[in-house]
Amino acid sequence: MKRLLFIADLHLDAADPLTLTRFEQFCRQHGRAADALYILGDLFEAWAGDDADDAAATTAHKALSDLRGSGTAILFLHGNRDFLLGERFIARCGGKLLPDPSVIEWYGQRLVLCHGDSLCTADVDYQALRQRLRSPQQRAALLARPRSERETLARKAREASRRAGANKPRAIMDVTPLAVESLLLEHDADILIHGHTHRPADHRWIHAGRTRRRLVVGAWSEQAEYVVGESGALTLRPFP
Ligand SMILES: [Mn+2]
Repeated sequence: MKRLLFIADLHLDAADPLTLTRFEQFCRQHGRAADALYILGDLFEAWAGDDADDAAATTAHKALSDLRGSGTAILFLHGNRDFLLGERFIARCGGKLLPDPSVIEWYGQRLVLCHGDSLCTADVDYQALRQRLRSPQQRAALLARPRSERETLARKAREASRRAGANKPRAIMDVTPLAVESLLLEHDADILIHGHTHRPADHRWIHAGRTRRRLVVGAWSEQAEYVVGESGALTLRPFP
């Protein structure tokens, strides 16, 4: 795996054909030249189950399976919007689901990958909700409901999260430095790549004599910035 791409927070939505087109362009222009595409969560604005067949699902399926056909590996992490994304859809795209967080070794460096929501530990309400929703029992119970009910629940969850977010101070919606340090320490790594916060940046700092780095990819509804890894160097780049 030499050339790597990292994206997140595309929030693909049937109601937003422009982003669907940009994603197809991205796969063609950049995806094919890469050995692996890492999708760090929230590929979809919402995901109510692998029986989805709207324009977002079909566009992503087509773009990703074409990409896989050209030889690029496709790795998924769940986001908070699409944590119900299942093995069935991922396998149809020729991809593979990775746990959040995951560590990859690349040019002698250990890279920690995660969506980023688990690092927003100052948002106590959200963390409690996350824990409740992500249990295997809750997941199975949700997926057992009829599709129309799941879609209604997904819409309500989005509205509730938008309302909750509007009343929270900006700092609470960001990752906490302590959570970042603990994660890097736990995995004996110096580099973290994540999304979720929609605050694309390349942060560097020194901790215990080691240079740390946190690359944040951007949301496609705002400034779409992705990370490319080539020849051992990681760079944050805008798209288009
Ligand atoms: Mn997110």
